[in-house]
Amino acid sequence: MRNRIALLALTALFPLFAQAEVNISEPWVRATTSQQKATGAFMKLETSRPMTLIGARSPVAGVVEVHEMATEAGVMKMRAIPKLALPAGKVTELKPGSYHIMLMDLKAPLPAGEKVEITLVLEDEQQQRHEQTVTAEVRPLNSTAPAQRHQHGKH
Ligand SMILES: [Cu+2]
Repeated sequence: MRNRIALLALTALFPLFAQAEVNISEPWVRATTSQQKATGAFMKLETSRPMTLIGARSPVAGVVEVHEMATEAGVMKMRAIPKLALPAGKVTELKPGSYHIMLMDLKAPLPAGEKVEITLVLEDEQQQRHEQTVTAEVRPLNSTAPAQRHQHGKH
Protein backbone atom coordinates (compact mmCIF):
# COMPACT_ATOMS: atom_id res chain seq x y z
CA MET A 1 0.00 0.00 0.00
CA ARG A 2 2.72 2.44 1.00
CA ASN A 3 4.72 1.56 -2.13
CA ARG A 4 1.74 2.18 -4.24
CA ILE A 5 1.19 5.64 -2.76
CA ALA A 6 4.86 6.46 -3.27
CA LEU A 7 4.59 5.37 -6.87
CA LEU A 8 1.51 7.47 -7.43
CA ALA A 9 3.28 10.48 -5.96
CA LEU A 10 6.25 9.93 -8.24
CA THR A 11 4.02 9.63 -11.24
CA ALA A 12 2.36 12.92 -10.35
CA LEU A 13 5.71 14.66 -9.88
CA PHE A 14 7.28 13.29 -13.03
CA PRO A 15 4.56 12.77 -15.59
CA LEU A 16 7.20 11.89 -18.19
CA PHE A 17 7.93 8.74 -16.27
CA ALA A 18 4.32 7.73 -16.16
CA GLN A 19 4.12 4.28 -17.65
CA ALA A 20 0.60 4.22 -18.94
CA GLU A 21 0.49 6.62 -21.86
CA VAL A 22 -2.68 5.06 -23.04
CA ASN A 23 -5.41 3.58 -20.92
CA ILE A 24 -6.13 0.17 -22.40
CA SER A 25 -9.27 -1.61 -21.29
CA GLU A 26 -11.10 -4.83 -22.10
CA PRO A 27 -8.42 -6.43 -24.26
CA TRP A 28 -9.46 -9.73 -25.81
CA VAL A 29 -8.54 -12.06 -28.64
CA ARG A 30 -10.88 -14.24 -30.66
CA ALA A 31 -10.21 -17.94 -30.19
CA THR A 32 -9.00 -19.95 -33.18
CA THR A 33 -9.58 -23.42 -34.54
CA SER A 34 -6.59 -25.65 -35.19
CA GLN A 35 -6.56 -24.78 -38.92
CA GLN A 36 -6.65 -21.04 -38.37
CA LYS A 37 -3.42 -19.12 -38.74
CA ALA A 38 -4.77 -15.67 -37.94
CA THR A 39 -7.15 -13.95 -35.57
CA GLY A 40 -8.12 -10.52 -34.30
CA ALA A 41 -7.36 -8.72 -31.05
CA PHE A 42 -9.68 -6.05 -29.73
CA MET A 43 -9.57 -3.44 -26.96
CA LYS A 44 -10.47 0.07 -25.98
CA LEU A 45 -7.82 2.76 -26.06
CA GLU A 46 -8.06 6.10 -24.31
CA THR A 47 -5.32 8.68 -24.18
CA SER A 48 -5.00 12.05 -22.48
CA ARG A 49 -2.77 13.44 -25.23
CA PRO A 50 -2.74 12.68 -28.94
CA MET A 51 -0.97 9.40 -29.70
CA THR A 52 -0.61 7.23 -32.75
CA LEU A 53 -0.68 3.47 -32.76
CA ILE A 54 2.09 2.50 -35.18
CA GLY A 55 2.34 -1.22 -34.63
CA ALA A 56 2.13 -4.16 -32.28
CA ARG A 57 3.74 -7.47 -31.58
CA SER A 58 2.92 -10.62 -29.67
CA PRO A 59 4.85 -13.72 -28.70
CA VAL A 60 2.05 -15.92 -30.12
CA ALA A 61 2.18 -14.50 -33.65
CA GLY A 62 4.90 -14.22 -36.28
CA VAL A 63 3.32 -11.15 -37.84
CA VAL A 64 1.13 -8.52 -36.18
CA GLU A 65 -0.57 -5.70 -38.07
CA VAL A 66 -3.06 -2.93 -37.37
CA HIS A 67 -6.08 -3.46 -39.60
CA GLU A 68 -9.14 -1.54 -40.63
CA MET A 69 -12.31 -2.68 -42.35
CA ALA A 70 -13.19 -0.94 -45.58
CA THR A 71 -15.73 -1.47 -48.30
CA GLU A 72 -14.21 -2.36 -51.65
CA ALA A 73 -16.59 -2.81 -54.56
CA GLY A 74 -19.42 -3.39 -52.11
CA VAL A 75 -17.54 -6.02 -50.12
CA MET A 76 -16.24 -5.45 -46.61
CA LYS A 77 -12.57 -6.27 -46.51
CA MET A 78 -9.86 -5.77 -43.99
CA ARG A 79 -6.53 -4.24 -44.78
CA ALA A 80 -3.39 -3.21 -42.97
CA ILE A 81 -2.92 0.44 -42.08
CA PRO A 82 0.48 1.92 -41.17
CA LYS A 83 -0.91 3.85 -38.23
CA LEU A 84 -4.02 4.68 -36.31
CA ALA A 85 -4.41 8.11 -34.72
CA LEU A 86 -5.73 8.10 -31.16
CA PRO A 87 -7.29 11.49 -30.46
CA ALA A 88 -6.92 12.82 -26.92
CA GLY A 89 -9.82 12.44 -24.57
CA LYS A 90 -11.69 10.06 -26.81
CA VAL A 91 -12.10 6.30 -26.62
CA THR A 92 -10.90 4.52 -29.75
CA GLU A 93 -12.48 1.12 -29.90
CA LEU A 94 -10.83 -1.80 -31.67
CA LYS A 95 -13.72 -4.19 -32.25
CA PRO A 96 -15.03 -6.84 -34.64
CA GLY A 97 -16.05 -5.25 -37.95
CA SER A 98 -13.85 -2.23 -37.31
CA TYR A 99 -10.25 -1.51 -36.39
CA HIS A 100 -8.42 -4.44 -34.91
CA ILE A 101 -5.01 -5.86 -34.29
CA MET A 102 -4.38 -8.79 -36.58
CA LEU A 103 -2.36 -11.64 -35.17
CA MET A 104 -1.02 -13.66 -38.11
CA ASP A 105 1.29 -16.60 -38.59
CA LEU A 106 0.08 -17.97 -35.25
CA LYS A 107 2.53 -20.34 -33.63
CA ALA A 108 -0.26 -22.45 -32.07
CA PRO A 109 -4.07 -22.44 -31.89
CA LEU A 110 -5.52 -20.09 -29.27
CA PRO A 111 -8.22 -21.80 -27.22
CA ALA A 112 -10.73 -19.77 -25.22
CA GLY A 113 -9.47 -18.96 -21.75
CA GLU A 114 -5.84 -18.63 -22.79
CA LYS A 115 -3.98 -15.38 -22.10
CA VAL A 116 -2.14 -13.56 -24.86
CA GLU A 117 0.39 -10.80 -24.40
CA ILE A 118 0.24 -7.97 -26.88
CA THR A 119 2.66 -5.07 -26.97
CA LEU A 120 1.42 -1.89 -28.59
CA VAL A 121 3.94 0.46 -30.16
CA LEU A 122 2.80 4.06 -29.89
CA GLU A 123 4.21 7.36 -30.95
CA ASP A 124 3.51 10.73 -29.37
CA GLU A 125 3.49 14.12 -31.08
CA GLN A 126 7.24 14.48 -30.58
CA GLN A 127 7.73 11.23 -32.51
CA GLN A 128 8.83 9.59 -29.33
CA ARG A 129 8.05 5.90 -29.10
CA HIS A 130 6.28 4.24 -26.24
CA GLU A 131 5.45 0.61 -25.73
CA GLN A 132 2.67 -0.81 -23.65
CA THR A 133 1.98 -4.46 -23.03
CA VAL A 134 -1.44 -5.82 -22.20
CA THR A 135 -2.62 -9.30 -21.37
CA ALA A 136 -5.67 -10.17 -23.44
CA GLU A 137 -8.03 -13.00 -22.67
CA VAL A 138 -8.92 -15.39 -25.47
CA ARG A 139 -12.69 -15.55 -25.87
CA PRO A 140 -14.85 -18.05 -27.77
CA LEU A 141 -15.05 -17.85 -31.57
CA ASN A 142 -18.57 -16.46 -31.63
CA SER A 143 -17.78 -13.59 -29.28
CA THR A 144 -18.79 -10.26 -30.71
CA ALA A 145 -20.97 -8.04 -28.62
CA PRO A 146 -22.58 -8.87 -25.30
CA ALA A 147 -24.56 -12.07 -25.70
CA GLN A 148 -27.91 -11.55 -27.35
CA ARG A 149 -30.94 -13.49 -26.31
CA HIS A 150 -34.00 -14.01 -28.42
CA GLN A 151 -32.14 -14.39 -31.66
CA HIS A 152 -34.80 -16.67 -33.15
CA GLY A 153 -37.31 -15.29 -35.65
CA LYS A 154 -40.55 -13.42 -35.15
CA HIS A 155 -43.48 -14.92 -33.34
CU1 LIG B 1 -7.55 -8.14 -39.95
